[in-house]
Amino acid sequence: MGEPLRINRPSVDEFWARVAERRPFVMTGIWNDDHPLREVSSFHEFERRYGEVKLPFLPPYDEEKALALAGSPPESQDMSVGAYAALLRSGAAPRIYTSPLGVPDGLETLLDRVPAYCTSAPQPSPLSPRVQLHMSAPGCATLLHFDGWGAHTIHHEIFGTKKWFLIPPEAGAQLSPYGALSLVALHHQSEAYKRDFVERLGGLQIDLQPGESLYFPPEWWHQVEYHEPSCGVSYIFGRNLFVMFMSRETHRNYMMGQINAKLIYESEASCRYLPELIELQAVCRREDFAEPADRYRAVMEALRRMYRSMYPGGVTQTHPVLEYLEQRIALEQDGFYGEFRTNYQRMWRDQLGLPLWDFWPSQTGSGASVSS
Ligand SMILES: O=C(O)CCC(=O)C(=O)O
Ligand SMILES: [Fe+2]
Repeated sequence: MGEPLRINRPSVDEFWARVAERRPFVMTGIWNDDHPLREVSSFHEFERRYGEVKLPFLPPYDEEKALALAGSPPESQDMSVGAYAALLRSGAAPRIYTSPLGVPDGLETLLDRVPAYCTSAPQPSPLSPRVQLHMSAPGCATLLHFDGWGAHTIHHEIFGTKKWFLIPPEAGAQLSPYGALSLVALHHQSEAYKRDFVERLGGLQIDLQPGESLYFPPEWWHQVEYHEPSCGVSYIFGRNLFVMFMSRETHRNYMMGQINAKLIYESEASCRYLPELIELQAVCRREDFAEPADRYRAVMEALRRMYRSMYPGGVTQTHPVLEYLEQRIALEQDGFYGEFRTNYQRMWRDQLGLPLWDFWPSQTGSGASVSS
């Protein structure tokens, strides 16, 4: 099977030329000589330097998701890195750490500098790169998922080897998707099965080693397995207003993933899909829905129309049970159409100076009109 291409220390131009191929690849040696991440490549060294840092640890991903669906969100447990290391040494049940977007307190010296690639996009991003730290123990695996922010990602492995499976967004409908998650429990299958599954869907597999940095394009599905205590940092970058609109105002599912996978390439988006975007925007800005569920259905319909015009012949329906789960996550668990959405709109208004649905010309709004 295809393993991703490995490239040593690409120049910024080489990096963006590779990105244009829209496939994952692995880089080595991305840091300049004085970056602290060059000096931390073992759990031992990480613990020696940051043992005092306290982080909130959660139950493993599938347990966490099961608890959330059962209506009792998992509780995090604050623990120092040193205490976590001791727990692992004693063979206790693994817990995971995933930071919210941003540098955790105490790890600033390690994480406050992002790779030069992230800030050199040919298309400048209105958002600065975001950082997310992932640390976990042997036996843990993420669910098969896509991230949903419509961004490029570089995941730099700090210590421990991690197994990544990557599947292109176009295969989404075949993954029993609900929301941004898949029911496919790849981590419970044999190595031969995993390999075959990923290969048939045009994907890749990689054992990412400390010091290596994996690039993957927007909304690629991925599953990550931990076979030893491992820690890596994801740099999330290059979002434009189109994908920000999609991930905050519409509904996060495989269709939206595939749409984002195209919209990140801005010239393509604005030349080819502006009418569809304007139609979707018009539905999203409506305030006359009686119930959040009515908004959900209307946005889903608009999303389907947009998806059909971007992917003629694409699958727009999944299993009714998956669609039920997806709706439940949107309406109840994440509160996507309730408080969550309102808070995000407020946040965008603060950051961009305008609501996210007001940024491109609307046929009816006060902005410049689009003639047909
Ligand atoms: O490394 C991990 O545990 C998960 C990484 C991941 O899902 C991501 O970077 O988006
Ligand atoms: Fe992810």
